[in-house]
Amino acid sequence: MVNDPTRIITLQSHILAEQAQFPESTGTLSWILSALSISAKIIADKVRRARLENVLGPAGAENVQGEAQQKLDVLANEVLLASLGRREGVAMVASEENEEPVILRDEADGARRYAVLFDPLDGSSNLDVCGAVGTIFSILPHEAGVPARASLLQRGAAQVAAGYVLYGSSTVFVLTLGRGVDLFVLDPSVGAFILVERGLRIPAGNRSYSVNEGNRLSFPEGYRRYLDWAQREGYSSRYTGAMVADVHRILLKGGVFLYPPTAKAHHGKLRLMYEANPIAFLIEQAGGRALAGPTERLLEIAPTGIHQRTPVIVGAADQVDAVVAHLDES
Ligand code: P6P
Repeated sequence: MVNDPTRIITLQSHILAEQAQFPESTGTLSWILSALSISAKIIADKVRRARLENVLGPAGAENVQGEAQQKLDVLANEVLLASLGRREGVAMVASEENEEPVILRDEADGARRYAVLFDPLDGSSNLDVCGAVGTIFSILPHEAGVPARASLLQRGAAQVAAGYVLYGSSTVFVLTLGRGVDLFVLDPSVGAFILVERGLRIPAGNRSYSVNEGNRLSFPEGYRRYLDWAQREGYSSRYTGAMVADVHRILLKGGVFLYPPTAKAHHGKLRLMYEANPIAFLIEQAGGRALAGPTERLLEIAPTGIHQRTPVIVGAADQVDAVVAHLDES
């Protein structure tokens, strides 16, 4: 289908076709998704030219997480803030790179507006070694007059859209609007994201896990029991250091991604609002499971802070179940 130019569906046309299914919709969400698409193309260009333009390496500052900001972290953040800031439908944004959310507009004018949360460049420590990096975004509804904090700190189940951009061997845009997961690939010769797969479903039966085993000794016992079992069962291990790349492999091939509590990150390392929740929405929409622990669904966690962290167990339902089977309830 993609090779037949008369049958090309772009991300833009897909978004408008989805909007057309809801006559009452105003197009506000479509405009926000368009801003994310443009941002992704700009960031992709900067990532691929980074070494040539000498924008690799640390920016010389730390972000709110206490992590050394890469120059491209700052640049990607600025691109997203600028493009989303120009969209009338964006009430506020929250970013991994900003300690406080940015309130853009909140007139009680009856207009439908949204809160957009994002990790502008996830896995950016991979940049210097030409590894995969990604952008993750989450879109929550905002009601005029509702305090910004209340709008931002909604459960993941309230998301109206979520997705990621993976800057890998190609640039892919993966999106859910709550009606399945669709995959687009950037065609640089056309300058558009082209639909290549609709309704992604995570395959069962892939006996592989994705975890940083360097932290193994400080994992809670149940996770170590799971790893011992998986290795006895002949599982393979894949881990890139960028959640978006590991999750993309799992969406397409199956398996499970874990970031358990560790000695350095007692509540897990990944951020609930702009990493775990959007990924969880995608994973569940593709038929998988997304947990923070043996009985805790990520999308049901009541947030208390924009930058709060959480343990993560996401992937194919059969592979998440295999992890849970080894975690004691304590
Ligand atoms: P570690 C990147 O910094 C990130 O937030 C995720 O993308 C990735 O899965 C994880 O942290 C890697 O963390 O501790 O294994 O380097």
